[in-house]
Amino acid sequence: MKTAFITGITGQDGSYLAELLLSKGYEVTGVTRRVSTNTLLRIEHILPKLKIVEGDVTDGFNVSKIIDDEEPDEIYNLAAQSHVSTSFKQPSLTWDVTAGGALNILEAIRYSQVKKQMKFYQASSSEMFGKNFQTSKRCLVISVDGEVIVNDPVAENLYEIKKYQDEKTEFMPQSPYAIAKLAAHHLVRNYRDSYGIHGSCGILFNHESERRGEHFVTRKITKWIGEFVRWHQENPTVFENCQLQEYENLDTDYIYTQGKSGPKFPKLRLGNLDAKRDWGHAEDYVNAMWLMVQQDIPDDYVVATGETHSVRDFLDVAFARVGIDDWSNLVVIDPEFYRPAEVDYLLGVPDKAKKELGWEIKVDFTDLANRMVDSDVETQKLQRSSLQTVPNCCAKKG
Ligand code: NDP
Ligand code: GDR
Repeated sequence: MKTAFITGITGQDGSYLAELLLSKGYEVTGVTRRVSTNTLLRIEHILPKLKIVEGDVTDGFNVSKIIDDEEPDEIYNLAAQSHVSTSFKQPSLTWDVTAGGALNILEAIRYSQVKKQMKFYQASSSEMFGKNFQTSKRCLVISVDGEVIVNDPVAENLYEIKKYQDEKTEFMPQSPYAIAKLAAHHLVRNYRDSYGIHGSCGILFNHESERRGEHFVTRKITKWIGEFVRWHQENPTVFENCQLQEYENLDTDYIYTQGKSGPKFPKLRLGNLDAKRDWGHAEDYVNAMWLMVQQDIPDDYVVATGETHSVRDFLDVAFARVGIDDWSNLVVIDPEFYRPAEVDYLLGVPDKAKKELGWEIKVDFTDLANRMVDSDVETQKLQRSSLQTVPNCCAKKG
């Protein structure tokens, strides 16, 4: 039986990866931090099948001991301070966990691999590309037999210009998080070259799910929609159906039902709606992680859908799922959610992963948004009976 060790098992990806490896017959060990709250919610349903050890990737001795004791066949390093916005507020912590943590694991592998060869996966990120992209130009006017019949470089409107990132795109990170990820990325390459470590980096573009952390933009939106739908259902005499014009906008922060003295609901507060991301579903992406580790020769791969959408597009699809076509009066732009430096555009070309790993996506952008909205609406419905809730969608973090 193969054995795997996962750091970050309590996170979104860790939970899906653990499920995948268990389904393939692996013995799975995960590291969890000792904290005062319950971080096991995402893996509660599989806990009896897992081995959980207490640890923290910033503690090199602890990491070495775990790896030395467990001697796993495969190690997946998913642990990180993964929130880009938080990395501007806590750069040093982000560096210690995200870069230092990876180094601690690589060092532990370096010394343990004299006893046993272990394969290593590092969770690299499309954020490492930051501001950078490449362009390709494709002629839109082609004859029936595939021949390009217009070849006038001045006639720009006859060409499709595509901006994209792939394994050859230069990195230009825009946040302390991305810089820490890039350091870890280069460390894996360096340990591969220097010590023959079987280490692969997945340069994964954004991937979300019903289990996505509540402060990432997609989940923040779908959770708000779930809470809003519930509030709407609790005021059935006021609203017969979800028509936007029936809401009163008496100030910029709340949606009212019957003037300022009546029920009110906090609007959804967001930052930059024009940022574009290549969004896929986490379940598809953990499969790519596993496929990389199974290769004879370690390498780095871009994992993405090949499509890009703005935050605004996500809002359109997510609100449409609950019958709202115009969300403009429900959302407030709050400068607090702008970042000191932004990544404006990400679109990954996963040709290498498709060709060499045989990897494909199963969930597209619309399915992803619909699944997330449905899940949050359902969760709120289940909680409705026991609710005395103040919606927490306006928490000043995100
Ligand atoms: P999450 O934020 O959901 O999970 C992060 C995990 O790291 C949690 O389990 C967390 O534990 C753990 N962790 C944080 N600090 C430490 C520490 N000091 N020691 C041990 N564990 C720690 O992230 P995702 O699941 O979304 O992402 C997984 C990885 O992939 C991350 O490294 C992320 O940066 C990277 N990535 C994610 C992408 C995405 O779109 N989701 C895209 C590209 C890369 P706890 O529960 O205790 O907080
Ligand atoms: P990102 O994801 O930074 O791409 O990192 P996030 O969902 O946080 O932001 C995506 C884009 O949405 C804009 N945005 C907001 N973001 C948040 N969180 N909250 C808001 O209110 C808001 N309003 C607009 C952001 O400015 C940004 O442009 C994710 C993480 O999972 C990383 O760990 C991972 O490496 C990358 O994806 C790939």
